Amino acid sequence: MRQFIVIFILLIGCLSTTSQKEVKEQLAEEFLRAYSHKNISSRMVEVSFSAKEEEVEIFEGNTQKAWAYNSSIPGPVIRIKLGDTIKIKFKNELPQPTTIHFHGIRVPNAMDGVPGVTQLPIKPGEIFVYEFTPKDPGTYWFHPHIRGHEQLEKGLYGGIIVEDGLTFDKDVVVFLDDWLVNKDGSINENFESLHAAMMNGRWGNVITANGKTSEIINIKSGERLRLRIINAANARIFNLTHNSTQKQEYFAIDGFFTRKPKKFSWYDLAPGNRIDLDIYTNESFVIYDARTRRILVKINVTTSQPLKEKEALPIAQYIPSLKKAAQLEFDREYVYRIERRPGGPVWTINGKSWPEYESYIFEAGKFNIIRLRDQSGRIHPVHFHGLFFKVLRRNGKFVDEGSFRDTVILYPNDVVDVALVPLDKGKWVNHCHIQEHAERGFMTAIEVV
Ligand SMILES: [Cu+2]
Repeated sequence: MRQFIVIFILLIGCLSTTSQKEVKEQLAEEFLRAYSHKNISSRMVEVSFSAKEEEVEIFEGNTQKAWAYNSSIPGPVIRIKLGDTIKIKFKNELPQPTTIHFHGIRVPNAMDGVPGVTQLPIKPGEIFVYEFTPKDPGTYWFHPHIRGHEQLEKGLYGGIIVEDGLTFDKDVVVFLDDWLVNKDGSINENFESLHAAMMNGRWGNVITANGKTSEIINIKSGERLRLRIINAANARIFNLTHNSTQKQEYFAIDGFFTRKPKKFSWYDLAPGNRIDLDIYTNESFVIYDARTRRILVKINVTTSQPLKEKEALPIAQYIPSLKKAAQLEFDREYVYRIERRPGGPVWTINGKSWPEYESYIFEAGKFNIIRLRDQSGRIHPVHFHGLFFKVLRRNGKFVDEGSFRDTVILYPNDVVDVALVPLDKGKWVNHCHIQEHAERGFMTAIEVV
């Protein structure tokens, strides 16, 4: 009798592992269905730019010594079509080494811009050529991946728009940022502040949208405006909201289309995050940061006409619900803490502080759940390179956001489970996008084989 029971238990055990394996295979398949897009072009687009220390007007009436791509802050916005290859000849004219990371774009590993992982630092005076064919349409951006707490903060960022064939009357990119300036308007040079590193990063005292204290966009009644908002700040989370009495919608997060357009009433946009809004109105209104009540973008309607019924956006993005994964265990866990070390406190992930890290091997195409657990009481927008993920559970509760992401906010002591299926081989880092946290060790990597 006892033997029978043992065999029975073993059998049940086998069955449940097999079925779990099958479930994970199905989930991987569902997940990857979302990654298929139709190319609409196949050109080679060549651009060149440099990073340099220059006098730049960082906001109205305040010209300061800053760091800029091609002499402007924000830097260039490169527009290509899905299927195009982009070749960027980049020259470092800064007084220190740099690299460029193309945030959110699935690039070949060697083009990911992470020093010591995917490439050597580009030394002052050197040229490096980045070349890749983005696999997904959307709103992306780029920034240095060395000393981001100084290089990004001093103004180095730009955009890459991979067009998807949707047509709007207007298509505008808005970079949100903040500056910590001294009384004379110069950029505060205390980039190594221990307080910023151990709290929630460096938050500035002047908020900008496209290098102005607020951006004004003129449209006519009923003109359809695609507003691509990028949070390029080092650490500030923007609590986006608006005062339109009409329904406004968003339809892409972190570049990727949502399952269907969603009502835009409030969105916490963390450093690194992007949101694409579909603005349709015949009344002027403002988009503002709810925390500071600062106006970010004024939508100024210049004509007065009744609004026709809005046409549906032709998006049919498949985003799996991943309901079948609701009860699955996580495969890996990352625990985020502040730890004392000789030389000062550092951020650790599972006890290791970058450049130390636990190397995790993932098989390409396999479904994984990673648990992100904050034990520091701080905020962390966690960003994964080389893939999109979907939030599966927040503090134990299943969620279906209806979209993928490449960056997710952990509020103090949050436990967030994310589902991902790495596809592109190589070493991909993941880290806090608060630059001051990343600089003090908040980074690790996965290896996809
Ligand atoms: Cu962090």
